Amino acid sequence: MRSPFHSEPEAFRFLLVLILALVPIVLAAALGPTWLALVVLAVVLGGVAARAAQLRMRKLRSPDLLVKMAPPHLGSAAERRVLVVANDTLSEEALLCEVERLGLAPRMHVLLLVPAVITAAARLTGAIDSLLDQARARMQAALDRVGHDNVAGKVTGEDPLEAIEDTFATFVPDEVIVATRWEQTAGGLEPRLAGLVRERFAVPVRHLVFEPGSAAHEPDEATEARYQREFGAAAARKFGLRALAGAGILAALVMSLVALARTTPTNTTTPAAANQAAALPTGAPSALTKVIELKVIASGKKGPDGKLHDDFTLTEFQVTVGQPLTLRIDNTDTVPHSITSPEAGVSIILSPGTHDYTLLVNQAGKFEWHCAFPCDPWSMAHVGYMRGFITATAA
Ligand SMILES: [Cu+2]
Repeated sequence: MRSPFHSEPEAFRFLLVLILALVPIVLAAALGPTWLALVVLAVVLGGVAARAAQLRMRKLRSPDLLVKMAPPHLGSAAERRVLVVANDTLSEEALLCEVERLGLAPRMHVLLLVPAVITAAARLTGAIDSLLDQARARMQAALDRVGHDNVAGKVTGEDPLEAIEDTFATFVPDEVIVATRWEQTAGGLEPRLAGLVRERFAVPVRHLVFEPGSAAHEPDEATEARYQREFGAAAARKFGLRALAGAGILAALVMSLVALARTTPTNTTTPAAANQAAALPTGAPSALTKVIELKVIASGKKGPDGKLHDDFTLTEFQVTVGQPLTLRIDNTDTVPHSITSPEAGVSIILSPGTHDYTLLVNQAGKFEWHCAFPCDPWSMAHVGYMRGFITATAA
């Protein structure tokens, strides 16, 4: 496993970004509702993913390297080490002749590196072994055909460029030959591989192009540049499409999570039947912001008779004519009570539990109200218990 970071400062930067990204998520989770935390999480993840995708696209278009590797020469000055990278082109006689010719030179070491190009589909279907076997068979046939002791072979399932990089650490070549076809075939090497190796290593790199039955060709600089561009752009396009699909799936997932979090019921609900909001004139939001809180308690208050009676903790209401007043009433009883005043045009039924109700009076005056639900007969007859007054003053 390769470290995803090129350097220590890079790893440190990543850690810093991670912490900075976590702060708003934690804050939103601690202070806001669940859906807000999810939205912040989605925004942060989206930002990070977009940046990662951008960097990846740039790298695919033109893989740049921080340092060009210049391996030291190994062995005596007369010794030469050549790395030949090939796979499907190993069946070409012209390539085998080239390897044979190299092998004849004195003090020459040739390593035949055969990357089995493993596609995502092969990984999924577990066809990796058969691809490696094919590469091994090709390599063995080539070694048998060349028949020199100083020509060795190696098969790899790694990404070709990474395999070459690893080989540089062990074989330390003085020269690299990359053998491809003019166009990439299924399981074949990308023609742009030679250009990538040239960019990465400070050793002579020869790109030999083989087509069935013909001699080796070396593409000119313009052709190499075209390979780089075309394959880079194609890879970036493919990755872009995949990233877009991934982002779509992620967005759908987050949106459904947010919807789920928002529809989770809270314990304060407004029963539609009891709420008179539908009958309210619109355009008085400022008056609505004032909330009066009170409770309805069964056997909550001692009467002059020494017994406990049902009561409203507040029985006097002051309102402005035509302006709705919000009452947040906690009916702690198990049965409904009401604020009923036919003269004031008020009929509010209070279900058990805490709910918001709207008190609206459209004429000035002092109106008596009472609880219309048969509960405590004494309370229903006495102001300050289940009876009281609504005073409406003109605006
Ligand atoms: Cu009552």
